[in-house]
Amino acid sequence: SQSDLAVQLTAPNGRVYSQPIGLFINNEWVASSKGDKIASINPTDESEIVSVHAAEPEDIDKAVNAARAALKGPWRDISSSERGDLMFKLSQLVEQNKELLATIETWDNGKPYSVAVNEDLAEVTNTLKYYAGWADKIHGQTIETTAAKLAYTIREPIGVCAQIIPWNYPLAMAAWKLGPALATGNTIILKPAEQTPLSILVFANLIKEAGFPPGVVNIVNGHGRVAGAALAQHLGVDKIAFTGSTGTAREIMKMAAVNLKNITLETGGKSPLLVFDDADLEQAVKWSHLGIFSNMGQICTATSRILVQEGIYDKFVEAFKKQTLETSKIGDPFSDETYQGPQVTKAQYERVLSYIETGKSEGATLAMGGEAYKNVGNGRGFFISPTIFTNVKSDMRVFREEVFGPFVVIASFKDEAEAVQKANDTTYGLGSAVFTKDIVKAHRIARNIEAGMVWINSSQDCDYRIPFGGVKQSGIGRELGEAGLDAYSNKKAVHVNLGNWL
Ligand code: TXE
Repeated sequence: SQSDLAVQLTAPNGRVYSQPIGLFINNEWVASSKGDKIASINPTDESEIVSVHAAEPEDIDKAVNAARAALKGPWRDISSSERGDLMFKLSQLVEQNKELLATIETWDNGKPYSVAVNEDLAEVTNTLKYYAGWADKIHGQTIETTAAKLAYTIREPIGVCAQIIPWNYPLAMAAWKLGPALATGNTIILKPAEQTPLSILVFANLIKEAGFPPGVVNIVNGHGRVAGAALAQHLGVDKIAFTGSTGTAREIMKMAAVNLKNITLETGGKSPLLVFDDADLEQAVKWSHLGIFSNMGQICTATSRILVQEGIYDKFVEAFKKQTLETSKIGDPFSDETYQGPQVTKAQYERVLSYIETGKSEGATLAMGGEAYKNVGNGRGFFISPTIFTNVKSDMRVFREEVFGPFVVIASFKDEAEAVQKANDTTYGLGSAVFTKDIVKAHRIARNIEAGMVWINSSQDCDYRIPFGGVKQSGIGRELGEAGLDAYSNKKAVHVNLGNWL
């Protein structure tokens, strides 16, 4: 019954609320066909929060059928401004519920509450509002050819879109994907990461409350290899959008080949941050710190490889260590003092610890951290001391592989040519940053660096109006901004014969 599909919970900050635990299909909560569940773990103390239903392939079939019916039904003929109104209403409901949603995000994911409420939730409302504004401004074109012909284009939704998202920014990643897909008239099956589904399930209730017709947005929790793979292989799915690891992206691309699905992929990175000897050193240090240690280092664009010009290398390393000691306060994510909470899961925690061993055995210098941090609460939880390796060489694994934690490597370069060569010596191409006061050099490097995004004298700038995405093995396609609309619409060409009679 419906009452089995929600549980009354009390969050660590005392908030009492009703947590849905079912699958959200056709605006209804349903149980998974086999009744299998996945436990959501609080990464701060390793306690179980609640167990959530996990979709099986037959549940995915139901969700796809619902999305297909909505696409052909009420959603097809709704006016574009009405679509925008629903999205705007949804953004307002998120704004009204932001403390609750941020509470759940912090509980399930471990990110500091102040960040969740002020940054993640602002990102969700801004993204939905921005794309609500686009909904009635998506136009085709008329294109001149000859006097005997008229041609025009119609922008059409791609159709039924599956969206598979990760656990580092659960609600924000959902908004990045839902915004452009809804604005362009698609229907959706969104699969949260099985590690962090809780906030998105509460958000699902707001979708219904905003007035979206049944089947337009379906939200199904489940294991990647089961529910995710079923979506990627499904013949009833027209598009797959994914954010996660490069390895899983490769698997998804193969599965999506079954019906040549349209794909958008945002994957991993090992983004470089270059500091030249003419940079404002204090600024370079502060941004470098934020660029790797915010969100516990769990950011796809984290500037995890710092490259510093030889003349200022030692000075930079000293200042960077000092900044880290002073800023990276580890603690309970519900405390206002906390800068760094736990890693999201035991698997991620162990992954980071194992890269610490790799760095040591490869001969890099451990300049700070390098161990689990056990001084929070009950001594359990997935906390790791901010870790800095120096004297890192380009052929070391810790220079080349994404760690996805509070783990940074610092290497040196002689001149601009070597800086660019080292920056580009990677299979990835997501973010990149350069610190210099020489504006000509900064823009020259911006052109020469192989990355989807370049920050000049900052790191991690991100805005819903600006395209986001990678080159090389960091992904395919762009999200956010006007570019995000292209990822969710096709252009149909209509040719009209005005008198060229056969
Ligand atoms: O990612 P996965 P994981 C990187 C980061 C991290 C590593 C492993 O380096 O340490 O990936 O994390 C779903 N078919 N990033 O294992 O597997 C899964 O259920 C279909 C970078 O958690 O990529 C989840 O919803 N779907 C990153 C999503 O894919 C599948 C963010 C991401 O999981 C699937 C996260 C399958 N076979 C991790 N297997 C970023 N770019 O920000 C899994 N999934």
